Amino acid sequence: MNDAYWERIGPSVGTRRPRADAPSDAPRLSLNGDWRFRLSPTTAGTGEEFLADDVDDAQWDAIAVPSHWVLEEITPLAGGPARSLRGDAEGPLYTNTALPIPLDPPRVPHENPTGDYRLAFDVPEGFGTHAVLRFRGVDSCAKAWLNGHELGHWTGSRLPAEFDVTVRPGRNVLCVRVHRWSIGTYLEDQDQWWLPGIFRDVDLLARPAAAIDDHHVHADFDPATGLGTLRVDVSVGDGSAARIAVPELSLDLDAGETASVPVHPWSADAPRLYRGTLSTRDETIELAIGFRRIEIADGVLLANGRPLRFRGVNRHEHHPRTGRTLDRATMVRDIELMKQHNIDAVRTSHYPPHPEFLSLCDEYGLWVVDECDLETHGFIYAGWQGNPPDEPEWYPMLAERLERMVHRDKNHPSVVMWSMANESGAGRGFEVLRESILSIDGSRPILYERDPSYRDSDLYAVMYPSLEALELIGRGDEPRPDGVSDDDDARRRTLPFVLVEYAHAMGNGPGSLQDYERIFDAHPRLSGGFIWEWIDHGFDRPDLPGERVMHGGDVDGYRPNGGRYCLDGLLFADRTPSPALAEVAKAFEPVRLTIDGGDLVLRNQRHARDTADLRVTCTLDRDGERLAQAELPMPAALAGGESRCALPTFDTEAAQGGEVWLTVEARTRDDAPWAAAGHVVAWAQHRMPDLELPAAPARAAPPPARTVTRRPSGDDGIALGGALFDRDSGRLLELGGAPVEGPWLDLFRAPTENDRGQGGRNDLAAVWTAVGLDRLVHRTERVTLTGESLEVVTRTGAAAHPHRVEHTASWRAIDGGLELTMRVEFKGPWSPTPHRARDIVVPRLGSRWRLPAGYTRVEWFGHGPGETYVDSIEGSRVGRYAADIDDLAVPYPTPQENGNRSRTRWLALEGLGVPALRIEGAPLIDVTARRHTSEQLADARSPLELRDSGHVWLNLDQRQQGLGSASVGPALPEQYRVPLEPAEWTIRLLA
Ligand code: IPT
Repeated sequence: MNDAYWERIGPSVGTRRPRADAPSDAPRLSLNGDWRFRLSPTTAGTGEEFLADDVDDAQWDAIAVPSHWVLEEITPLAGGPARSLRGDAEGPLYTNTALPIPLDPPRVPHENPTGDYRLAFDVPEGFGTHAVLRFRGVDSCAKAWLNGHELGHWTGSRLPAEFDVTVRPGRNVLCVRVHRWSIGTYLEDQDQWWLPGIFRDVDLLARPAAAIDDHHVHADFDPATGLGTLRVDVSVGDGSAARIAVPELSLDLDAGETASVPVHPWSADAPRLYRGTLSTRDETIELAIGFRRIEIADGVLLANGRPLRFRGVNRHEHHPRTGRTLDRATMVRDIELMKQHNIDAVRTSHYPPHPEFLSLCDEYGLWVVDECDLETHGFIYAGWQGNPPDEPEWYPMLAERLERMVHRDKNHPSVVMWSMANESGAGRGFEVLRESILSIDGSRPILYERDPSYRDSDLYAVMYPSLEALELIGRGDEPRPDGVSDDDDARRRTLPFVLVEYAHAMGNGPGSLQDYERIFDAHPRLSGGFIWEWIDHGFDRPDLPGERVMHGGDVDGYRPNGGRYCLDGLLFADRTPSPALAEVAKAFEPVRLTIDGGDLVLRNQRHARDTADLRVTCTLDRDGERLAQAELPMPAALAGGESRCALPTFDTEAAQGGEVWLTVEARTRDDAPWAAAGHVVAWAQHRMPDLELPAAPARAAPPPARTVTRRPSGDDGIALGGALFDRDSGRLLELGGAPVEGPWLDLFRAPTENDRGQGGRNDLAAVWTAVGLDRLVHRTERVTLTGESLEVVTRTGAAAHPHRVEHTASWRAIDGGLELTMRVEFKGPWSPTPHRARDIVVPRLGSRWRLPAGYTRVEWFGHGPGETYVDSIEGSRVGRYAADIDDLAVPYPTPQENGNRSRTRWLALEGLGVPALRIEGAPLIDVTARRHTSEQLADARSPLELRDSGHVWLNLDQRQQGLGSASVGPALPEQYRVPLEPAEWTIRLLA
C-alpha cells in the first residue's frame, strides 16, 4: 500500500525551486503526444509494478497528453471500441461552492479515480544528461518516476512542477500517477468542472552546465523623468557569467547591473515591449521587457503615474471539447475578442492560466490580475471551521502555491497585481502568504477580497454590490463590515477599490453595464472591475447533435451538482459572442464621442495612448436610408485629453421629414494584431431635432403593403377598416385576409436566470408564477362599435387572485388599416395584503398576437441589430434592419426570454402566402416574434425541447423590465422595472 501522499498536508516533495517560465534556446523535448494510460477506480491496488522498463502495457489504453481523461476518448491498445466518460458519474463533474468529496480533510474517499500514465521516449544524441522535467499542469495530485526512479509528488493543479532529472541517451520511461481527489481538492474548490489529468504540457528541458536557473526582470518606469530602469537578477547553474542585451536600447549589461534609459512605458493600450536576450555561454533566454510602475498613491491605483482603470473580465480557461487544455489559437482568439470589444483587463479567475496566455497579454496589451490556485469555498459548509488559511498546519502548503505562481509569472509586464485567492474566508494565514509574495516581488499590489478586515490586501474589493453600494464605496462612505476593528476600518478607507466580480452574465444579461461605468467614472478611488465571466463552461454534445452544450445539470447521477451556474459567460461555450458582448464594447469604450452644439467632442479615456491611430467619420440617415457621409478632421487627443471639431453642415433640405440620425464612429486607421484597419472603437448616435418634421402616419420607405384579398363582411363578425373582429370577445380575427388574432393582454415573460435571482427577495420569477401571470384569463366586458371605431373593455386576472388588470382597446379605421390604443389600469390589491408579504411585480406590460406560420421575414426600424432591453440597449444603434423571424431569437442554452427589440418604430412582416403586414408603434413599441409562446419558452429545459407551435407569436409591448444580474448580483434596480401605473400605448396595423 502507498503512503497516501495524496492526503498529506504540505508542499510538493522532490520538486526544484520554482522559477520563471521563459523561452530558451536550450534543447527542449516536448513530451506531449500519445501516452499509455490505465484508469483505476480507486487508489487501492495501484502498485508500483508499472514502473519497470519492460512492463507489458499492451492491455493499456492510449490517451492524448495534455488532456483531461474525463473528456477524452480512451482507446484500448488491444483493440475494441474507444470509451468516453462524458455524461458518466466518473466523468466531468460540476459543482459551484460544494466540494465533490466529504469535507473531512485531509482524507479523500477510497473511490478516487487514479490514472497511470506511461511514456517511453528517446533522448536524442547531444541533449545531455542533466535535464529538468516540467509539468505545466496536472489535476489534482501526481507522483512521477523516471526510469523507475521516484522523482516526487505534488498538488497544485494549475501550477507548474519541475524536477531535476538525469536522463540517458536513447530510451527513457516516464511514469506518472494522477489522482482525481487529493489534499489539493480542498484548496481548489473553484466554481468549475472537476477535470482530472495531465492537462498542460510536459517538457524535458536540457540543462547545460551554464544553464540559467532563474531570472527576475526588474523594469521600472519613472513617469517623472520618462526613464526606464532595468536590472535582471540571474542565477546560473555553475555560477558563470550572464549578460543582458537589449539592442533597441543599446543596452548590454551584466546580471544584476542597473541601467536607466529613456523608454516608452508598457501599458495595455500601448503594450511597448523591448525584445532582448539573457545569455550565458550555454543558454539564451528571450526577454520581452515592458517598463512600467504600478503603485498606490493617495488611495488611487496608478500605472506609470496615471490612474489605472480596469475594464475587465474574469476569464476561466475553457474549451467546449478539451476543457482547460487550451491551444495557443484559442488563447489568441480570447484576446482578439477581448480587444475588439474594448476589454483591457483580465482577472485570471481563479488560478494562473497557461503561461503562454500571459505572454500574449504582454504582447497584445491586457492588464492582468494573476490569481493563485486557491479557493477553499467548501469550508463554508462547516461554518469555515478548519479553513486552511486559518490553520497553521496548512500555511507552508499554501505559501508554496503563491511562490510557484509569483516565480513563474514575475517577469510579465501585463501582470500588475497578485491575487492571493478567491473565496477562501478569512484567516491569519493570509499574512504569511502576503510575506511569501513580498519575499519574491514587492513591485505589485497584493489583493485578497474575502477577509473583511482587508488587513493583508493593498486594495479594498468586493463582489456584486448594488449601484448604490458602489456609489458609497466610490465616495468612501461604505458601511463598516461587522467585526472589524477601528484600525482596520480606518486603513481600508484609505485603499483604492477594485470590483473583482460584477455584472453576472448568466443567460440573458447582464444589464446596467453603463450604470457601473458612470459610477467608476465619477470616483478616482474606483479602479474599475471585472465582469463575471468571460465564457460559458459548456461542452459539446457529440451524443446529441444540435445540442450545443452540456451543463452541470446533465450529470444527473451525481450529487451535488452545480446546475447551470457554469453557463454565465459573455461568450457561448463555442466562443460565439452573446448579445451582451456588444453592450460590453459600448460600455468599455476608451474614447467617448459626444455632440456639443455644432461640434463633435472626443474624450480620450485611454490610459496612455493618444488618438492619432483613429479616424472619425460620420453618416446621416433618414429612416435608415443614407443621406450623407463625411470624414471629420478630428485632431488627435492625448490620453486623458479632449479634442473637438465642427460637424459638417448637411443639406437640410434633403434631410427633411422622418427620423434623421447622425452617427459618428472612431475607427482604427491601421491593422492591429487584434483587428484589421477600420475596426470601430467608439461610436455615438445623435438624433437631429432641428431637421425633424412631425411624423407622418405612413412613410415612404418600408415595403408596400399588399392589397386586401378578401373584404370581410359584417356577417362573419364586426368589420372595421378591412379587418374582422369577434363579436363576443371583441378581438381581431382577421387582417388583410389573414388570420391575425389579438390582442391578449400579456404580463408574463419566460424567466431569465437573472429574473430568478438567488432565491429570496431577488427571485422575481417566483412572484410572477405565484400570482398567476403565466396563466391569465380574460373576460370581455363590453364591445362597442361606433361608426369607424370599436371599443373593447376587458378584465384580465388569474385564478384564485383578486388583483386584475382592466384594459380598453380602442380601434379606429385609418388609411390602409387600423389604429389601436390600449389603456391599462391595475386594479385590486397589487401591493402586500395580509396574505402576501411582497409586492406583486410584473415583467411585461404588453399584448400578444397570433399570426399564421407563413410569416418568415421581418424588417424593422428601431434599435438593433441584436436583442435589446431597457438596461441593455446602449450598445445597439437606431437603424433599419431585416432578419428571418427565426434568427431574432438568441439560443441561450437554458431557454429564457430573449430576442426583444426595444423602442421599435415600425416592423414589416412577410412570408409566402400571407399578406404583408406593417405594424407601427406610435411612437415606440417593444417587439418579439417567435414560433412559441412565452409559456412554452418557460417550460423548455433545453433549446431542443422548443417546438414550433404552428403560429408566429408576436408581442407588441408598452414596456418590459430590464435584465439586471440578480442571479448572483443585486436586485434589479427600480428604474428598470415595470411600474404598476395606468399606461397607454398605440400601434397601427396595416395590411
Ligand atoms: C463568485 C465566485 O467567485 C465565482 O467563482 C462564481 O462562482 C460566481 O460567484 C457565481 O457565478 S462567489 C459568490 C458567493 C458571489
